Amino acid sequence: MLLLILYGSGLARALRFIMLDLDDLIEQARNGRSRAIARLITKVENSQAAAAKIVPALYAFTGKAHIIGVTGAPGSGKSSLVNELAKTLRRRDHKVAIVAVDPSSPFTGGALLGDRVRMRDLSGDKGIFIRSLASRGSLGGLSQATAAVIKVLDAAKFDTILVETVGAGQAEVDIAGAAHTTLVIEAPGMGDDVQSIKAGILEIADILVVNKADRPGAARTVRSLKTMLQLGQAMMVNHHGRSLQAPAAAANGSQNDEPVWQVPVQETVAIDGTGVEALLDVILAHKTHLQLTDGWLAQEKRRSRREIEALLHLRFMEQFQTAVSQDDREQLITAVANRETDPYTAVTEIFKQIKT
Ligand SMILES: Nc1nc2c(ncn2[C@@H]2O[C@H](COP(=O)(O)OP(=O)(O)OP(=O)(O)O)[C@@H](O)[C@H]2O)c(=O)[nH]1
Ligand SMILES: [Mg+2]
Repeated sequence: MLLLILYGSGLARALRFIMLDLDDLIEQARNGRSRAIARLITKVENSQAAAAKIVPALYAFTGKAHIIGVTGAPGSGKSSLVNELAKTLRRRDHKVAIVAVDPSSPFTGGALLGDRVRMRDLSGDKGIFIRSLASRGSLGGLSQATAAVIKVLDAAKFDTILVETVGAGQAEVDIAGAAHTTLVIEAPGMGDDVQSIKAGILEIADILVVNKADRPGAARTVRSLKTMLQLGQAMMVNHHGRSLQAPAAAANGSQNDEPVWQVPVQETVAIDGTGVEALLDVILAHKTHLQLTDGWLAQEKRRSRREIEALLHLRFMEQFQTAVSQDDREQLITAVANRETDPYTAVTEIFKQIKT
């Protein structure tokens, strides 16, 4: 009797859900069940061991989503723009997932809570899924977790995955590296001559966005960015002894006559949506460009290489820590520091211990 009551209750449904095995969970996620998607994400985010089981089980279903990285200076309007892009994509019938990554935040909350509040107008729509990820100490771990979360969303049939990261450090560059199309967001008045955009971050941009175009100085920021792009291009021309411009490459009879993507500078006002349709058109044009050239595969290969190397590193460190005790590791480090041995010999010793 009690069982019957339990069976019909929400508690029983919850219990049945908890008892689902991995394949069922993936099946449900692929059918768009938000709870299953959320649960898979929590698993891959929290445990490397869980990711090692889940990713192989769903990897065959991935590779279809268009992953868009959104990065740039704090407060430049990334979240507002992601919000607007998501709404515009929904109007065009794309299923959209948003992943907000904050490498500086040790736990979910703070700034990300603000993002959630702002993204409130998107909730309640089944075609939108929003998730925040925050650093738990290791930055490498965060890029790994982000990569695994993206795979879950890709397998769950989201057409477009928007990944927002704050700042301009290595973590952002790594996370942006997982994207097919990377947007770098700048805003007027954030420092003279757009110094807030670091050289490294400019290099990863497929599209530059000057948001807050309603603010004074927007035209100047656009001009500075265009100048920086031209300078960058001129340096490439000098460096390689030939132009990277598509027509010039074709005129030269260069072997590589595939069209080269010219990084555009787009203006937007994220608070009222001005320029967002046009930005989305450019984003989709970049996707088409990647598909028509071998850019899409090249990006997938870059990502795969990086992921294999990161996993090798993680796996090796695990083995190292299992094979060599904490005391022995400390002794080895002290011996190298005291010049009793050198780092090369130390590593040779470590390899011997791991092999046996
Ligand atoms: N005037 C104006 N304000 C904007 C625009 N876009 C965003 N803002 C405002 O700028 C502030 C920061 O916007 P966010 O979208 O949180 O910027 P963010 O880059 O995500 O910020 P962090 O995630 O904290 O780095 C908010 O108060 C927005 O309302 C815009 O186009 N024009
Ligand atoms: Mg934000």
